[in-house]
Amino acid sequence: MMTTASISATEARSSRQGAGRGRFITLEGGEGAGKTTQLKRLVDWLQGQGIDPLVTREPGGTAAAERIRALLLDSANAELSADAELLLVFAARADHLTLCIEPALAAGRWVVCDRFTDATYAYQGGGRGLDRSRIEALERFVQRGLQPDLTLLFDLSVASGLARARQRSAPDRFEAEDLAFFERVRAAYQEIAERSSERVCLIHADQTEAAVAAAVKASVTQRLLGGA
Ligand code: Z5A
Repeated sequence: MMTTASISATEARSSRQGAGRGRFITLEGGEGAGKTTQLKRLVDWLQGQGIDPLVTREPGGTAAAERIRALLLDSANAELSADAELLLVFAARADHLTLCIEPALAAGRWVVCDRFTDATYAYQGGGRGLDRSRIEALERFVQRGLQPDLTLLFDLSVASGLARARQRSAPDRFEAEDLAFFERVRAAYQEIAERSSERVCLIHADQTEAAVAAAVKASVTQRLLGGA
């Protein structure tokens, strides 16, 4: 028989992770992997299924977090220390979660977010070489257990991704890094996919946009919509 204490613990857990709560999808990958392209296609498709998600991005998503994003991407801040970068990423995330993501999920709305904490493990952990335990500590502090329900990880060779990204715009502070940095980012993402295979779906991004979109739909259908 359930006690009052066990009932309230169950209710608290279900409001944060389960019944009535919206679904949280994140898109990840290295430079030019096609996240933003696929995010638009995914949102159109979800709307066609009768789901109208909140669409957001990191760093960013609130007025203050967008200002932090501008600071992080500005090549004029080339000397920003890796520790300061890590703290800024999590400061933006704290604001984004409190003001935007958590209220939407609690209201039963789906959230689709272009990058989230896996990017911190990949860029600040893999790319900058910061200690994993420091990222984990900030993740616990800021997220208090909240994790995406599904992460779509777009994997592409560094050379192809950079060629795509550089066709499109002038390099920002991250895009000015060398090839070895982006190889470490990619390796860190691949490690995340192996370690968290129940949450992360690795998608080969070196295919046509339509083929990648079909893989995205299959993953969302199977993992979140209970389809075959
Ligand atoms: N960052 C961090 O360090 N730590 C963190 O915790 C977080 C972020 C959250 C901003 O991210 C930066 O923040 C990011 C890491 C850091 N580093 N940088 N730079 P962002 O997501 O805003 O920026 P981005 O990674 O540079 O995204 P991107 O270059 O916009 O890439 P994308 O969204 O993956 O690609 P895309 O814009 O969809 O496509 C790029 C081009 O390829 C475009 O011309 C498309 O038309 C084309 N494309 C797309 N798909 C295909 C296919 N299938 N075939 C051929 N061409 C394609």
